[in-house]
Amino acid sequence: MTNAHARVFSGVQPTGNLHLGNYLGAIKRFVELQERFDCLYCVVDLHAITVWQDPAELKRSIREVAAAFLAAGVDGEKHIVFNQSQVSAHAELAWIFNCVARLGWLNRMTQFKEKAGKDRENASVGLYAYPNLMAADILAYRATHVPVGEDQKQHLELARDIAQKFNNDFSKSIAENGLPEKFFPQPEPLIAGPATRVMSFRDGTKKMSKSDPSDASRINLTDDADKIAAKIRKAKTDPLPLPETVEDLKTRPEADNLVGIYAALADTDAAAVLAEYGGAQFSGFKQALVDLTVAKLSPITAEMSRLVADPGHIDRVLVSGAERASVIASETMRNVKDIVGFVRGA
Ligand code: AQP
Repeated sequence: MTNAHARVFSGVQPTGNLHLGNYLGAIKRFVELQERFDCLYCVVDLHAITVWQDPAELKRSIREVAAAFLAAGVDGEKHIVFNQSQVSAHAELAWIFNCVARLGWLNRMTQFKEKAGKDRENASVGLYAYPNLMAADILAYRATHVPVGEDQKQHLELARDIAQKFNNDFSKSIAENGLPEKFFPQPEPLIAGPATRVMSFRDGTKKMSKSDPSDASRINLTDDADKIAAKIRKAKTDPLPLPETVEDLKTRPEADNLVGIYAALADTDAAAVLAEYGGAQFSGFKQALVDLTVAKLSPITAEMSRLVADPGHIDRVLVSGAERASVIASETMRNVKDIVGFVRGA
């Protein structure tokens, strides 16, 4: 049963190489949340272009992310699946939030620092303002809950700060327009379970990422069983057997990562995995992980390729999703424009 006042919004960037981290940290959770919430799942193409995207490749990636949502079990009829660029409220509200958020807040965002790297002068303005657009994505629907991986927690905190500052700055106007005092809700992060941060197979201290130049660092959602097996077998580990306790995983990042992935795929926790494999050599555990990963991902990858081969179907889902999303977001924008003091005209 869904809770009428609770709405979930989340997004994935169409930047190629969808991977196991995106699946376990986001898409798998999207499916689970459909039972309890009204959900909007967005292919965030406006975010993608904060770094250069080849237009033909971007089109392919947008459909691939939508296909991954559907193949994993997201219901595009009961819930809303769409791409961000097709609902103009995202960009409009982001501009208003550019004028609410403070430079000091954005200067603290660690993802900008990581992504811009040393060549900060050359980063796009969009990459810097990215968290304001993310706040707009969520608040355009007045979403109350946002499933995200650990890496996005700081951006969600910024969205909460923006919501609060907007409500405070415009409290008089909100009341004069007959709107609720807390016009924008405080969106809550939904970060739960193992593997909220899946790490690279080449370096257990770096997150698994689409943009990592090493393909061996991640399992792509398009990898076949042989590739999955080869990547898991080659995944970096230390020379010791698997630890016996969860406490001992803390100093063993690679073991921690593989045990976390196993636990997330098996819908259990690290303690249960160690109860079975604690003290075992990595070779045996890796084989069990290969079998589990292939069993869980193969049906999804097969369905993804079937869907990608029929772009007409994906496009219909996206068009219908954008229409339904626009109805919700345009009501928010009408209220926001009144609150800010823009004149509607006759
Ligand atoms: N390694 C990860 N472990 C768990 N969750 C992850 N997510 C991403 N990487 C991991 C979650 O996936 C969702 C979509 O992410 P995104 O594509 O919008 O952006 P991202 O976090 O920047 O993803 P990548 O893969 O790291 O892409 P690049 O390399 O382009 O920066 C989010 O909920 C995210 O938490």
